[in-house]
Amino acid sequence: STDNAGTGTATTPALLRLSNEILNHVPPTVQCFRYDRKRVTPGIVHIGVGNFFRAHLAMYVEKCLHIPGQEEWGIVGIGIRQGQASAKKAEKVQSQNGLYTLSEYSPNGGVSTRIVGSMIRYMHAPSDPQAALDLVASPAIRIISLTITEGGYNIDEKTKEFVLADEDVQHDLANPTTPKSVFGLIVEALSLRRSKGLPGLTILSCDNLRSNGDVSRKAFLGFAHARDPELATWIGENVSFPNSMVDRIAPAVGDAAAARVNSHSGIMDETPVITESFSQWVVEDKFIAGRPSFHQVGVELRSDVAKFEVIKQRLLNGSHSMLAYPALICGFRMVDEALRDKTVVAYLTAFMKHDVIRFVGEISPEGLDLDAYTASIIERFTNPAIGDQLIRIAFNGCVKFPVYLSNTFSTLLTKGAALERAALLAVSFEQYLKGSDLKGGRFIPDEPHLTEEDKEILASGEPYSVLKTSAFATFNLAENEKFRQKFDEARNRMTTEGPDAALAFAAAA
Ligand code: CS2
Repeated sequence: STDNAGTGTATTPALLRLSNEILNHVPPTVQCFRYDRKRVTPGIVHIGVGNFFRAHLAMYVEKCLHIPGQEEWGIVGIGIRQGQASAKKAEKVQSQNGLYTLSEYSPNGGVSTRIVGSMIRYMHAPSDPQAALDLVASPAIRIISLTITEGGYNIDEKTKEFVLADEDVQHDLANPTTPKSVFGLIVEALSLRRSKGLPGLTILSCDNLRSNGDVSRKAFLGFAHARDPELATWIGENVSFPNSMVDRIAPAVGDAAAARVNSHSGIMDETPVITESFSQWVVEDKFIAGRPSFHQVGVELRSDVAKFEVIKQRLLNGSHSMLAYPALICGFRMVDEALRDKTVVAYLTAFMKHDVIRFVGEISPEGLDLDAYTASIIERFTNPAIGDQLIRIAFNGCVKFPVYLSNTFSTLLTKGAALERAALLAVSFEQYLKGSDLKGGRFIPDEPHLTEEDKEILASGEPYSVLKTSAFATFNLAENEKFRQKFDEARNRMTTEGPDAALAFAAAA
């Protein structure tokens, strides 16, 4: 069937191949930008051009470009991964002149598709490192934005320090002009800016980290310090690192989904983006070299970002992680499919209400209605049109748990609250790592941060080994008598009564 064929975009010949050439005859179902793209110049460099960036930051910038006088805020995407796949991706993006379609689905099934033009160029740094460095070191660039994933900041979860021993970091310290890491690339470009007498700029993290601006600062200064302490001082004084809370669900888009949106839009896009109608971005207004008119396009510029971030990570991302593993083990594969099961909804609602909201009273932003927030999370997860995958959410638990769940779990322990849901999560994660559910299905667990030591611990078969891996090491669960007991109970229930019964029990606890 066409759904499984090759790129999935090679369907009917009637589709218009996306590029500058078709902008004058876009199908009426698709909106196209109304600004003059030829006049847009680079002001932002973005590293990590994935679906989330294209659904979020690039979309806010797209809206800004419609405001007169904002044409100096075009985005140049930079790919920094070595290798064929990354070079190929660059070719694809370039063949479409950086254009892509963004389809936004509301929970009631409505869809709106637009062509986004805010990324005016895309470069593959490993193919021409000097060109990438020259660009970032040019006067026009005033913001470097990042979506390099939660695990991309190279910070040791235990010591909270930048990991200098990392192979790419060592390479970049020794070879500054051919960087492999984002730290090497940006710090070399900042060094060039400094020697040219240019001003600093803003490094804007759009990743789901606790205090993402502070973490970025720590990472870039950590790298710079190892290279040249004076450069580190200059960066400390001339570069700002706003904290931000970002929120928009952007699933992976497989061949079948791409074919579906393309046939609906009438445009053949090699990399269409699918997202929900919901979008939120709360960011500190600390842009040392200026910023687009974000305040005019729905971005919330506030000083209490940390509160929004805590709530979002503990409630939304926390619920995602709490959902993904038990749901996979129960045989579900899609988020909305799992949410059609009443027990799953009861379990998630209990998690949000009893395990999180009960304890976040004072740290929640003033005026935020937490019940409405919870209801909106359930509604967003239930949205069938975006086709979000449990396996996407399950990816990289080792890095996500410390950010999304550790505070919640430690509060449950200190307050003597119910541990059944937390225990179910740990047991489900253990089963997930085996690559099979308990209904006869299989999947490929993807845990790039699971270390060799973790694998040895797991293979040893000693009791509570999963609790001792880096996924949970900072939680101190294996040392907690009460948690161990709940863990054993959940595990027994899972094997004797099955995953549905284990889930129902946790939902009711
Ligand atoms: C998800 C996030 O990957 C995950 O664990 O929880 O990608 C989530 O979809 C976004 O943070 C939504 O803003």
